[in-house]
Order: sequence, then structure tokens, then C-alpha cells
Amino acid sequence: MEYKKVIFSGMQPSGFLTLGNYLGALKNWVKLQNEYDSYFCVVDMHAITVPKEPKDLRRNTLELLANYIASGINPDEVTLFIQSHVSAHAELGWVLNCITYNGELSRMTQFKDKSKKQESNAITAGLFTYPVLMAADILLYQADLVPVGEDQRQHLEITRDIAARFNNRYSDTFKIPDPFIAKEGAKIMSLQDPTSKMSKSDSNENSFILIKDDPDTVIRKFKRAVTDSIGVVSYNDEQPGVKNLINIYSKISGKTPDEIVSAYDGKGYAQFKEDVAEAVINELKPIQEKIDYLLKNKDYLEKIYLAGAQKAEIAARKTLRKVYKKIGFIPK
Ligand code: ATP
Ligand code: LTN
Repeated sequence: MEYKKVIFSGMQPSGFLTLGNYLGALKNWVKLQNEYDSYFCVVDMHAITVPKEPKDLRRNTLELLANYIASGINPDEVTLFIQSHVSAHAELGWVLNCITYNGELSRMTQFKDKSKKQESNAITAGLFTYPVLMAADILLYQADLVPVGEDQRQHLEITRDIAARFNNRYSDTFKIPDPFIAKEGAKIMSLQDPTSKMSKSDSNENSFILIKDDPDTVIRKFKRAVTDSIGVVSYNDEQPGVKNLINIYSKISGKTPDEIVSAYDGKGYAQFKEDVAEAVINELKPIQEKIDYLLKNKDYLEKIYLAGAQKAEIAARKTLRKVYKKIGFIPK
């Protein structure tokens, strides 16, 4: 029997998903899910590395699960679960913390960025060791591939380093995972500052499109999107705003950037922005309807995450048992 390769990925339930999350990560998960043995997780333990209201975390966790399914993740095909339901994540996280060096964690750019946003006396040890828990997530399932956006590349590198270190010290245990970062859409940029990533934690609401945004909001945000004074739709680094809009359009329509550029030959930005907005609205509409439906059917969601945790638990325990044995813990 031929085994499928394994993919693992997750997102934090830290607020509403953006078009960046959807195009940069989720849409790729949907494409890959049938080809691989797929594990998709709601990483609630990562979300508490910065302060969270319990009631918001609860709501966001279910909403994120609904977002996954509404975007096309098939719960009958994949293992869909909530991180805190499988305690092996915390357990392996601890072991890996003990073979990870402070020096390598302090080089993580996400930590530097996120800690800038916190008061200096509110930066937690959890935020610092966040990448180690992420390594545990991935290594528990012996994942071959990890589909993420460009911003997670560094976390994948440290995951590989940690896995290789463990394997060298204690003999072969973990599969060394590869990142899977799609060429287009890997980094959807802010609509207000096209040199920085579209991020849901941006204080300017016009900088991001949320999956839940209604059509009028989508149109308004695209109309206000920062472009340039060149006035010609073309795909190059001197026009980062237009390039970003082309990337968004391309990822949704399946047309190549070249095809888009020729379709707008001689036309201005206004028509182009309207068409991008319309494409986004049409893409989001069925997803929004499905999210509403799912959130009214919490029993169904519960069935899915309970079954997912059961399946994940089996795979995760198998790896953790090996790890405990190799490091010298006495089996009970
Ligand atoms: P924040 O921006 O608040 O730090 P986030 O939007 O990056 O959070 P995450 O949960 O960290 O949210 O990301 C989930 C997934 O979405 C990751 O795989 C990440 O790489 C991807 N992603 C996030 N933003 C973008 C973006 N602008 N373009 C492409 N992919 C993105
Ligand atoms: N760090 C990721 C979320 C995340 C993840 C993972 C992604 C946690 N564990 C395992 C892929 C695999 C983020 O901030 N987007």
C-alpha cells in the first residue's frame, strides 16, 4: 500500500481572517488536501502568547474552524482539530524547548515584531518560545510539507534545525519538513502600504480585506488602495501597489499577471480596481454564507473537532512515545 505524504498547517484564532490568510495559506491547503494526508489545526495555544480575552478566544476558535470548512477544507478527508485538545503538543513542546537555544530564538523576526507591539514588561516567555511549540506541532505528525505564507519561512527553518539536532543526538526520530510556499499570493501586501504585509493586527482598517467584509466595504477599501501616479497597469517592483492588486486578482481568477496586464492595456486604475473588488466579492460571498450556516450549527462543528482530535491524538502519541523513550523517560 502506498502511503500519502503528510502535510500539517495551522492558524491562530486571533481575530477575523484577512484576504492574506485566505490567499496566502488557506486556498493552498484546499488545493493540497486530497493529495496528502492532511492535518489542519486551530492553534489556540499559540494565540495565548499575547493577551486574549477568554470569551474572544472561544468565539475566534470556532469561527476559525468554520472559516477553514467554508473555504473548502473537507472535514471528511482531513484531520481538523484544535491544538489544546491534543496534549502531546505541549508535551513535545517542552522537550524541544530543552534542546533549543536562546540565541536562535532571539533571531526570530516575528518575535521581534510582535514584542515591539507589547509593553516591554508584558512580553511573555511563551511569545519567545512560540516557534518551539510550532516545531512540536509539525514534528509530531512527521509532516513532509508545511503550507504557509512567506512570513513563516524562518519558523520552518528553526523547525528543521531542531528536528535535525534531536535526530543527531538521539538517532533518527523526526521527518525533516519542507516549507510549501506558493509563488504567487505568498505575501499579500497591505492596501495602504504595499511594502508591508497585509495583517489583521494593522491599526488602519483600510489596509486589509477581511473574509467577512460586505461588498460595500470591499469596494470602498479597494477604491482607496494606494497605487502610484504612473497610471498604467503593469507588473513590476516600481509599482508595488498595482503589483499587489494584480497578485490578488491573479490568485482568484487563475489568470497570469501577464494576461491581466494585457487585459488592462490602455485602461486606468479605476476600472481595474473595480474589477478586482468584484472578483473578491464573488469569491467571498459563498464562503461568508457557509460560515454563517456553520456557526448556527455548533453541534456539527463539535462533532468535527472531537473526531479530529481523536485521530490526531493517535498519530501524535506514537511520535511522543518514541521521543520519551529516546531521551530516557521511564514509560509508565
Ligand atoms: P498577524 O498579521 O496578526 O500577525 P497573521 O494574519 O499573520 O497574523 P497568522 O495566524 O499568523 O495570522 O497566519 C496564518 C497563515 O496566513 C500563515 O500561514 C501566514 O503565513 C499566512 N499569512 C498571513 N498574512 C499573510 C499575507 N499577508 N499574505 C500571505 N500569507 C499570509
Ligand atoms: N506560526 C504560525 C501558526 C502556526 C503554524 C503551526 C503554521 C502554529 N503552528 C504549524 C504551520 C504549522 C503563524 O503565525 N501563522
